[in-house]
Parts: sequence; C-alpha cells; structure tokens
Amino acid sequence: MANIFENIIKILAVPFGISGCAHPDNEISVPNETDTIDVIYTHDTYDEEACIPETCDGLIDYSRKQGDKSLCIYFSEADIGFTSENVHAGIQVADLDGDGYDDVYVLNENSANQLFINLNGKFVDKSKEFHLDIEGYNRSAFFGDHEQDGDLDLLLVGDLGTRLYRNNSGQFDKGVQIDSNPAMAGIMLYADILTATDNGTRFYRNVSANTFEEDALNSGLYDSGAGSAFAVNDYNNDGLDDIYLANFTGKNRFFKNTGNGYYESVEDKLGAEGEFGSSTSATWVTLQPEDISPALYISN
Ligand SMILES: [Ca+2]
Ligand SMILES: [Ca+2]
Ligand SMILES: [Ca+2]
Ligand SMILES: [Ca+2]
Repeated sequence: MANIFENIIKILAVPFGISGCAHPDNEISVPNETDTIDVIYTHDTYDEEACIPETCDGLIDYSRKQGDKSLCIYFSEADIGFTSENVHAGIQVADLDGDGYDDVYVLNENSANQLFINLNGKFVDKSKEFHLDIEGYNRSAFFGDHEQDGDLDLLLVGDLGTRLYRNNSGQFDKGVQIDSNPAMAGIMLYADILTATDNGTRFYRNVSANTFEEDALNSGLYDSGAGSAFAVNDYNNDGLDDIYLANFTGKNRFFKNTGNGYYESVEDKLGAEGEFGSSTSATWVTLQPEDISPALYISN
C-alpha cells in the first residue's frame, strides 16, 4: 500500500505548510477546478534507486535509496541534515521539544523508531530520552495535543494496532492500546481518534481519560475500504477541520465536518473521489505562493 516515498511526501508537505514538492518521476495531471479545491492526481512511476536531494528549493528536501536502505533529509538552505540506515515505514515532523524548530520522527521497520531533535541546526538522536524508541512495525505516526495540556502526544498505528502515548514533560508514557486491529493510518481529531484498517475506518470517541467508544457509523466517518492515508484541512474555512481519506480498495472519501463530532460525505459533490481503488497517499499542498487555498494532492 502506501510506500515510503509517498509517506515522505505526505509529511513533508503538511507540517511546513508552504509548498509541496512533487516527485519529478511522477506524472502530475493538471489540477481539476472544483467549487473550492483543486485536485491533483499522480501516477507513481518512482524509480526506487533514484536519490533526489534538490527538488524543493528552500524547503526540507528528502531522498531515499531502497537498495541500500538509506534515508536522507536536508534543509537545502542551511545544508544540514541527517541520514538513517534503516528500512522506513514513514516519518513525521513536529516540534517535540517546543523550541520552535521542527524535529523528525522516523518509523523503522526492523528496529526501534528514532526521534531526531533539531539542536542549533544539527539533528541529534534523542529517541531514548523522550522514550520514543518504540519497537514494532508502525506504519504511521501523528502528533497532536490529546488532552490539551500544551504538549504534543503521539498516536501510533501499525501491525500491533493503535496506541496513544502521552507526553509527560518531555517523556512519553508506555501508551494506551486503543485498538488491537492492525491499521495503516491514524489521526487525532481533538480528543477523538480516527484510524484506517484493511477492513474499514474506525472512529473512537474519547469518553473519558482512557475510555474510547467506536462510533464510525453514527459519526458519518465510516468507510468499508482499506484506507491508506488521511489528510486534514479546513477546506471551507468554517473553523472545523475536514478529512480526506485516500482509499486503496474503494473510492476516496471527503468528510466535511458539520460540528460536534459529526461528518457529511462530500467527495462526489467536490469531484474528489480519486481513481477507484488505487490511492496510496493524500495531502494538502500549496504549489505556488500566490495560491489562496491549498490543493489536494493524491498519489496513486
Ligand atoms: Ca524542536
Ligand atoms: Ca498533551
Ligand atoms: Ca502532557
Ligand atoms: Ca471545515
């Protein structure tokens, strides 16, 4: 499903909010104008041996080599970065020590995950210090402030299910198991949690501290397909985050937030269904500085 390259595209584009970088080997179709959004589809013809460190001037760049298992991330202006010699299932960018500089969390397939903290322009492995050297085949990470206490908590999904790790003054706890079913993607929606599994979406309403109730059908967030990625954006500027679901076995979904934890399915109305059963990643990107609103970028 979602391959490493697409995971990288996804996370690099969103947290920085300035510009997405399109892979030069991808064929990118012309954006489709809809009522309010542009939709861009790509057809991945990625050469796994390619290493491309200079595709996004002035932004975080990336490269990877599947053959020798390397991953490189560079800030092109400062010419700094790090490499990680593991097989990676994905990465996530967030400012975990709250110093205003983004840090990088790398999900490794065959070893513990790694947290690289940006210290004066150099990335330093602080995985153990933060208790984020988590083992297991994790497929996606999402950082959000679950209990609104001012620090970022971690939602981790993968073959071992869905777990929420709370941040206690810079050290993450052992995690709470939300669901034991394997999942491909997961996001926090305020205190609630939405995941995509091979057998449909699951939406966990946070009832009390560690109590969650599954409510996908009733909330309007149910999809029966094998979801591969979520992309969150307030596309209609009403102050409520809306959710796009890239689907591997069915049409893509666009869940418009109608408030109070309920959603309406609007992918048909917006022309954002994607190519049936082939989407592996989705993100919102601003491709040109003059763009007023971001476009939806979908990898197939
Ligand atoms: Ca930081
Ligand atoms: Ca928190
Ligand atoms: Ca906390
Ligand atoms: Ca909205």
